[in-house]
Amino acid sequence: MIDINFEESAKKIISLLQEQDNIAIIIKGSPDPDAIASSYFFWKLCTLLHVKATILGFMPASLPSNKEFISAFNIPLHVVADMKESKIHKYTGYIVCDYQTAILEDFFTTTPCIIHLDHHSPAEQDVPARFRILTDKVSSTSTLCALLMQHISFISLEDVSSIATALYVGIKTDSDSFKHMSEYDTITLEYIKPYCNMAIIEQIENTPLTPHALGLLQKAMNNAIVYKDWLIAGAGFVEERYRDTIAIIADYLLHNNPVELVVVYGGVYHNNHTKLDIDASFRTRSENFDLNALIKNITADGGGRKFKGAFQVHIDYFVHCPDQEKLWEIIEITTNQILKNQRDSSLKIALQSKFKNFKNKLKHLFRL
Ligand SMILES: [Mn+2]
Repeated sequence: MIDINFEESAKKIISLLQEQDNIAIIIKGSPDPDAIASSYFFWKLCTLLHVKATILGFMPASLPSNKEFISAFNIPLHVVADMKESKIHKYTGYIVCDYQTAILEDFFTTTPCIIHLDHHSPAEQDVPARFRILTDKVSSTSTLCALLMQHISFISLEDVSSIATALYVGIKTDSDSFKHMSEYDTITLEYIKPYCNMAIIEQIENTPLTPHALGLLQKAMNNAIVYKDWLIAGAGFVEERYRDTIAIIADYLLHNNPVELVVVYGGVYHNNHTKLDIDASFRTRSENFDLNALIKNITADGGGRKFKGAFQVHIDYFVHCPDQEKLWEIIEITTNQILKNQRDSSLKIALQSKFKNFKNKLKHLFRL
């Protein structure tokens, strides 16, 4: 059971928003459907309450279907280069949806976090928030928004329909097409489904992959190796705006191969080729596999939850390498080796996660 009173929470959120003059809704990570939909929910809510609100993101949507999503709902996402450009001090407060922490990379800001919602377990360090729900008992932040919307009576049917449709896409994306649903996700879906505009959902889903993304998929398939029951595929260098394609390829490869775990990675240049990262996406079909532990073994710059994970390792030094082919070769053999080593020691991770599960079950039984 989630120990959250959504009716009380909705009341609290509305009164907090009413105190604001001008609020920023910040999309901290990549603008994926769950982050966009939940930010859209708050933006609509602010509009209805006559509170000025601005949705700010730090990177443009990179998948064609996400771009389609934003334009289908006319979502005013303002992309800024960094915290400085966001001029956060101009706002009376900010909201963060679908991100583990509400910390802004501007340590001098005095602008308070008003609302923070996410479906990951709480991080060790965070800023205070006037209202916060962090629970991994739901598969998406959109689920939490829908549970709140249920208790808000002043939203018109037209707005409920448009918000519900957006949240549906958020839930569908994060639950991997409804494959990983908790009981709350199921209840939520039943509630929003009658309001959803299926034509818009179809239009968003049928956005084709760009030729560029198809090219990357081809490259990843050519480079893929199978080590024991893991599939590891380097996609080569990936342009920053196509970064999300790495995750899509990982989904695709897990769907089409009888392996336990898929890792897809690529080299991604940023800031006009002055920064370089290795971006990796992990997918597993095993509910008990502790992807977070596996990824934290490799780097602190990443993490995972059930079925999904990702990391980003910075290798800016190598932007000066004059030979792209050699550089990719080094990235590929090194990353493959690191992952193979992890596979060899993954029995340990499997045992650890079994123990964790066991502990959680006990906790549940005794309500510790
Ligand atoms: Mn999410």
